[in-house]
Amino acid sequence: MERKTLCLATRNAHKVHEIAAILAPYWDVKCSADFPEVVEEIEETGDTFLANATLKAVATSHAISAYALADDSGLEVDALDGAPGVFSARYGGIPSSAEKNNARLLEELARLGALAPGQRRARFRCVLVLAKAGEVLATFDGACEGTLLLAPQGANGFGYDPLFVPAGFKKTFGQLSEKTKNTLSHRGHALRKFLAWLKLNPPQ
Ligand code: ITT
Repeated sequence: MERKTLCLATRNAHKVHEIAAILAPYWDVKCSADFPEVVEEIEETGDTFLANATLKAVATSHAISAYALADDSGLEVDALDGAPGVFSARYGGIPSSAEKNNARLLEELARLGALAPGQRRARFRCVLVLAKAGEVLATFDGACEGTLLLAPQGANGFGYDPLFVPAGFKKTFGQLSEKTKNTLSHRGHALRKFLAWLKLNPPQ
């Protein structure tokens, strides 16, 4: 198959890195920063991952001739009724940082007295939207169940990875290798659905 250009509709370099590791054999992977015609900041006004991924994919694909793939993702914590959810990127306030987000998450869990692993259950979710010329072609989702630690461990990955231990493992995504994370993660699951779909729907 001839490799077509796919623009990842994201400004998050960590997402680009993880997604490119899976898609590079099949696509010429680029990102929003490679296309000056893509507006700097696409406002994420939706209240679901699907709504926000759609906003990013549609706006980006309007601006360029290549396919656009957006990832909207985040962490849902059961004890916090699903927070931070779609607010994951800015949970600790703006300007946002992973340190501030992780600190707020630990504070909220401490406030609830959620010390036992059973009270610290969480999952990452990812929704991918593929669009071309402003039209949504397909959507894919993935989730990864796990538990949150009481303090960060490890420096791999990004965001909440140092706090998140995937189910069946003893190490956080911050301690596991990128390859292992990609086999287990919400993003990896959604990307493999995308690859399966591509076999039936090769890009024109
Ligand atoms: P773009 O909108 O430009 O793609 P973003 O980082 O703002 O970048 P989102 O709005 O989808 O993206 O927010 C995702 C946030 O959820 C991200 O910033 C992290 O805080 C968290 N998150 C998502 N996937 C994660 C992962 O694999 N590991 C750790 N944290 C993750």
